[in-house]
Amino acid sequence: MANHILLNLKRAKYVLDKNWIGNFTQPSRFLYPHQWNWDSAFISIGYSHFNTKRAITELTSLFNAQWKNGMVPQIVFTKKNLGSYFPEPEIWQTSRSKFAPDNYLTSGISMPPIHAYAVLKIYENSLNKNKVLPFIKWIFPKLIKSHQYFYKYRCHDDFIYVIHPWESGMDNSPAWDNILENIDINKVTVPAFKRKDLSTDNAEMRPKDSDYTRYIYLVELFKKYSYQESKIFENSPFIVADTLFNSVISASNKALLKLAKILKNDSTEILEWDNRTTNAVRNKLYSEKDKIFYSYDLKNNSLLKADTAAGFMPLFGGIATEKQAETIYSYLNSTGFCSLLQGNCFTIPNYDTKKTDYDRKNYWRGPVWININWMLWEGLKRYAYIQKADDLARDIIQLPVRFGFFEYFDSFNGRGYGTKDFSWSAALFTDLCYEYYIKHKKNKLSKTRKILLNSIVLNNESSYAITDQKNISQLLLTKVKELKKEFYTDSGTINYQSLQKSKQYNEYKMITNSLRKFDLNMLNSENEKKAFWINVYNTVIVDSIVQSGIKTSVKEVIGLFSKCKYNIGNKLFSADDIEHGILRCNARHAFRKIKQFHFLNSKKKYIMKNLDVRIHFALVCGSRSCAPIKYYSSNNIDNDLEIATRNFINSSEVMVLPENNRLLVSSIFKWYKNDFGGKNGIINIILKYLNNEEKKEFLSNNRKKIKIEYLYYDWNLNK
Ligand code: 9WN
Repeated sequence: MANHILLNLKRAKYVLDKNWIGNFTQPSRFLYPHQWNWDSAFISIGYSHFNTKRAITELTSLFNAQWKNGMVPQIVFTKKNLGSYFPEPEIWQTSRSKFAPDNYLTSGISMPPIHAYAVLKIYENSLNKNKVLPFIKWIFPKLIKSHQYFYKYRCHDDFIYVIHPWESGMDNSPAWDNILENIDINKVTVPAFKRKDLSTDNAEMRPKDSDYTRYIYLVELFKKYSYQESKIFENSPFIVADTLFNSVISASNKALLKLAKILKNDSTEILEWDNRTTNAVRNKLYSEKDKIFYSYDLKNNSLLKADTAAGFMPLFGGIATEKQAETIYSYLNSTGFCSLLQGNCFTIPNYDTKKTDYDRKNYWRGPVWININWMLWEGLKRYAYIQKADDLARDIIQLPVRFGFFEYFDSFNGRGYGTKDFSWSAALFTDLCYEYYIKHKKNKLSKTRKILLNSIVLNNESSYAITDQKNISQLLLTKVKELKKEFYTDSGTINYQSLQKSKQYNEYKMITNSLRKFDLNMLNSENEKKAFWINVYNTVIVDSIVQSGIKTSVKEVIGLFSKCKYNIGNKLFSADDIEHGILRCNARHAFRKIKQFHFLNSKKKYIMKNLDVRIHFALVCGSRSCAPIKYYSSNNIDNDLEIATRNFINSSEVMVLPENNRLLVSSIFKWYKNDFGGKNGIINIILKYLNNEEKKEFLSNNRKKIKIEYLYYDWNLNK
């Protein structure tokens, strides 16, 4: 595991420790000094990996302040910090409701109920399940009660509705603009107030005063009706079926089902909730034309057509049908939201960057938020959009590592905005690091890590498919194409499990066996050789992974690249031989001191005459950070390598950040720095292929000033 990950995990822990005040974690020490509803859930997910006790205390504190009708409040105020936030209890006056808790000061609204989801994570991540069980038993009825509250008091046409932008968690989302603008603020008296969230340099990041007037207008209205739900529904202008909120409750319903199973409790009611929400969202909030889900104004019976990240949240809730998922994915993975091949942006901004009112700095009107990315990451995995999920995960990790644990980030230059040392950024960063590195290392690698001491010949069976040597390479490549069609997903990843059991793989093996009789002298031109060896490299890796039964990462087997070999024309070739020996013209492996082929090695005669650095964007080492796998033909090899290189350099593996004088690039550039010709060479190749003219100009004018940093390499299997 990269050292910088360990170091930054420590930093994340430091942020959480600093914000922990004994029984809960402040979202941020100065801007948000009390306990927040969904923040606590995200934060507890971070703790669940290294401090179960704290994760439990965090949620226990929140649920201790649950209202008598089941509502979990948006804010639980801490007496000793009163006076530093607005609005505080004197504005909320929640004692006007008969349901307010007796011993706690809270606000009078709620937030997206992600707690059941967090509780399940705490259970799943705990090393001693029996120890956690009493907490699960304690909180389960409270979770049920909190969902009952929504389905009983806050449900209309099977939608759970929110009554305040703060309840949605996305306070000043462009989705609320129309409703808020149309509020006649003279209907209820809004007292004069003084905001506490503004400092000298953050006004352009925070909601406007006119937004705050409306936020407080709504609070005054709730007070006027003593927080009675039916009165609020009748009289308030803000009654919204929020797509994010309904997706979150749906994800939590599914978590509740799992918790009910653990506790052997009845789950009929939960199932019914989940069906109702799922159907309502699927049928009424989806716009096939716009490729997104919208929230719905229940007062005016109209869709709130703003293309925000909330519109993709039905992936998180497991609500979208496969067809809907496919459609919204095509928008989610488009340039409006920083697509996979776009490069030079961090994914995903909270609002379509192509919209005229997209605002890269302003709160919920443009920047990248870690919690939203995290939920979408979970959702994308649920629908098997693995490459995109990894892309989001990478940015959840990269953004804090490069720019600090900020509240939100600029999608184009990564700059952190809002408050510093923000708790959920630290907590969800921690979750991702555990998911991608630590857990993987502890649970999977250590148990299964094998060391290959002796060579394994992968094509050593007696069955041959062909006798006509001339056709072997052609057939092998055709078969690769066939396998690709069948088992490689659109995003360039491979479904190894089904591949291993397939008829096609058996046929493929018969061809690889025939490679033993292949006469390498038949490869005449450099192009023929290049295409042949790239394809063989990519196939020997696939075969090594399949045959050594790797489950999670090529790192499970030490020696995979050097000991798993193909017999080709009676000579054994490992992936290292092909890459460093042949294609890189007998160079050193990135982590070794000597050249691949010893001076007496008979394979030296196959070495390429010249190194074509573009091979680095075509060789696929079976990991998520590799280029997508492709078939290369000798006729088109030049063009194909041009495309592969351009794709890679314009993907998120290369980021030019003029504002910071930084160039973030894939670790491939670090390992093969010499192949590229050092720092200058790296800049040259990027300049040659980069599409973005502005960034190109910056790069060429600032060669000396620019600092190159390397992105983390994800060694998890590209399955
Ligand atoms: C109002 C605490 C909260 C988050 C919200 C975020 C912001 C509060 C505010 O901070 O809202 O709830 O004062 O702006 O919008 O999602 O829970 O981090």
